[in-house]
Amino acid sequence: MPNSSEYGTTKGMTPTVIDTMLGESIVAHIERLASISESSIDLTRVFLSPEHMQAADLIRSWMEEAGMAARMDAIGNVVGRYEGDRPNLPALLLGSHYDTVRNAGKWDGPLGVITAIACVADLRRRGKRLPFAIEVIGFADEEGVRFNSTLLGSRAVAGTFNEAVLSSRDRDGISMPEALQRFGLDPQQVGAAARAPSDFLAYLELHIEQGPVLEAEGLPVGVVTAISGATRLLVTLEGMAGHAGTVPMAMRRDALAGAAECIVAIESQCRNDTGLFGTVGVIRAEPGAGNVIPGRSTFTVDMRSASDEHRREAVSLALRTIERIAKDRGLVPQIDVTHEQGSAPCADWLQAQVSAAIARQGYRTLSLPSGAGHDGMAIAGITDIGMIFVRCRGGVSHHPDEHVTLEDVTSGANVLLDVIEHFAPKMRS
Ligand code: HGY
Ligand code: MN
Ligand code: MN
Repeated sequence: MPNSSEYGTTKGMTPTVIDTMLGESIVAHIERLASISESSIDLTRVFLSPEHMQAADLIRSWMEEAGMAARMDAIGNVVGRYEGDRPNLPALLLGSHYDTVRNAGKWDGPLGVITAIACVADLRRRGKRLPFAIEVIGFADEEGVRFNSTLLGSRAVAGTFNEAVLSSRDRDGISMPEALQRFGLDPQQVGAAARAPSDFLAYLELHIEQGPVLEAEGLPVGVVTAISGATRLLVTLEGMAGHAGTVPMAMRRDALAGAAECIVAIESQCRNDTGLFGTVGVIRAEPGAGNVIPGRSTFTVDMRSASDEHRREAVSLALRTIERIAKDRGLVPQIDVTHEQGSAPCADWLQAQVSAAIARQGYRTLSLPSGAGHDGMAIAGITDIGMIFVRCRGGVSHHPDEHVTLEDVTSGANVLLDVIEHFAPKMRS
């Protein structure tokens, strides 16, 4: 990352056009980070992979160039700290995640990490110290792609890391403790990543909207009201493998056909239930030969709603549906809840400060919920959270066509910097 002098905005001057210096630098770093992938044909960077380490080293170097002390914590997050106008002050926490889904876009996560670093670099370039510290965390595993359990990095920071996930294995059968050791981390020490609530004044994340609302409203930025909760399941159906040409249809216990019936039933349940989102993103059949009746199938279920009660009721219905279909087909179901996270409201006082910054930057303020999950859901366990959404083209995300214009990157950065420079900690009652 160019040194902070190359970042700079024309802050303090009166830019007549949108000042894209900050934005241009952020875009350059987005492109650089996006070049770190496990695949040469798409962007995929998962938890505890060699690409994770490469990305962590790069982010850490950017943090140091921006004047922060930077380190990797016990779960693989990258943590940078920019001191306030005196040492050891509580911090305004900024950040987002730097892991990706498979065949990802380059903005989901990294935009928040890099914009936060750019804002600190701009403060440092101007020699500005605030009456609070700033910390930036690049979270190591928000997507949960490798172990189908999400928010691992932010939950470790919040002290809510669920040790049960240590028993999960990736698609190659590697356990999380083994992956942590290969990465150079001690599975027994994950708890050391936990931070005290008193360390932070608030958490503020800038993230792409991953939806179409800002674009439809003609706005570059928005204020997030709440983050929808989610439940993830891993379902395994045990049937009976057999010869595709000899076992009569009526005698089969076909685990893949059973999974298919479950998947269509879950999709139908969600299509007919407003505000409920249900997705089966991964399915596997074994033994995986075209002339063998699948004896085992495994599939994931991701269910979300803005209302926790609605989501829990919907998940219960889905579980009953899976069990009914399995029974009818002579299949044995094994259903594991691999992730459960309640909806997280953004604090009113932070929403107000984000709205004020958006207005100061000259935009109409729009408040909207997030259907996508974010690290703030975990961090809400130790401090109040706020989010700034940035428009993305067509609302497309979790797809290589994900895109943010230079102008919108710049708008997002200027709003984040404005919030930081006007930030007033909540008066403790
Ligand atoms: O799945 C999500 O909502 C987020 O992008 N991890
Ligand atoms: Mn995502
Ligand atoms: Mn994200």
